[in-house]
Amino acid sequence: MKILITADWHLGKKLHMEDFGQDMALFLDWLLRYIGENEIDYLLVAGDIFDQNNPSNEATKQYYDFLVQLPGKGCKAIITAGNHDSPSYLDTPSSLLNSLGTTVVGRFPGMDQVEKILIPVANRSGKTEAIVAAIPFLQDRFIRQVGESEGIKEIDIKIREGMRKVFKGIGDEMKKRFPDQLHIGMAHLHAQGTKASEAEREIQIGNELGIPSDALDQFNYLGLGHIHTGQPVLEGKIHYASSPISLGFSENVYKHKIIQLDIDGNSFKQTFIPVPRFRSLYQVKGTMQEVEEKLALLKCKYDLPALLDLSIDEPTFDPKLMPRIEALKNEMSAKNLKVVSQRVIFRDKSISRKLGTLAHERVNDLQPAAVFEKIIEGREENEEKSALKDLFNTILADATQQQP
Ligand SMILES: [Mn+2]
Repeated sequence: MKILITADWHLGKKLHMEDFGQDMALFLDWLLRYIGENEIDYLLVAGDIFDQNNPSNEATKQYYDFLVQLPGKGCKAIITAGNHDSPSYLDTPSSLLNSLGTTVVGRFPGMDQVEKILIPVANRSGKTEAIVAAIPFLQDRFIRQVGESEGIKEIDIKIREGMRKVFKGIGDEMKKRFPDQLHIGMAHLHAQGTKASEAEREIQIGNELGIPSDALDQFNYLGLGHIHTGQPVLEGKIHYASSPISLGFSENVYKHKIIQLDIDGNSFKQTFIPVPRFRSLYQVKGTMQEVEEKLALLKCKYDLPALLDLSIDEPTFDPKLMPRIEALKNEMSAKNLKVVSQRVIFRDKSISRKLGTLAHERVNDLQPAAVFEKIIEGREENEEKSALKDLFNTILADATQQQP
């Protein structure tokens, strides 16, 4: 029996107003072809199906149009909600989707009904070959009881212990009910020690904690969603599936893939299937001249236009720069390279401040202390100002120390 594991589709995702709908259409076409040609029996999608909990009609249509084609390929699907998904939005059509052979677990039913998420998966001749624990993103209330006046450290400990308990409970129930079967888990969470891309830090990791791998080690194999770059948590046993396409500029160099498990009796083989690339995302930085030189060498390598993020850094103000950038953008679009984001920094602050919007900086490019400095920069230099600065630095030191 063959199972594919993928995650983090983020249907409906936009990058600077640029829609990834075409990218996902190309991916889903490729996936369907792969499923058909390789006789895949089950497709597991481990959360963040949609980018938003109230997805657009287009994104929803793309989802159903894909699912309706699976039975024709002899494939069934198991879908769980991620932190971006609305559990009830996914669950609402579940009886309709069931008739197509698709099982959806949007909402976690709670530990007293954990058997509901244990799904026997059968091969084409009807023999059950494995049990899938379909674990959606777990809301706080399933993990811990919220106490009053808890510090960050206490909450951290409670979340880790809560997750350990939930995973152990699910694992134990599986072993009790299906002692002789292969156990496969799918979940959407942040495991300890994983590296997140810049786009992920911005859109989805938040302040969540990493869950230690030994707490998750309850199955023969666990496929994870949430971190977009596929990486092992426990080699050969717990692995992130990765998003199928680059969703942010920092993910451009990453080779996206899906996980295939070939199951034979009680053993299985894990293979990574590379997903073809449909678009490039480029970040180009430097002085205007450097940026122009770099752009001259860039080519659009795929059918979809490459998306560009320009960051121009000039020592002094140059009034001719803006028309030059506009001309450059037109030139680029003729080469199928589309500038979707640009910022210009003039190092000579006295001029750039007067220019206001022309010379803007992004908060992301600044250190916290520099941002605070800006907030209080109009104030008179006095005792109060230096006390404020000291206080801020104390809080900052405290906050950075507390990070996992
Ligand atoms: Mn996520």
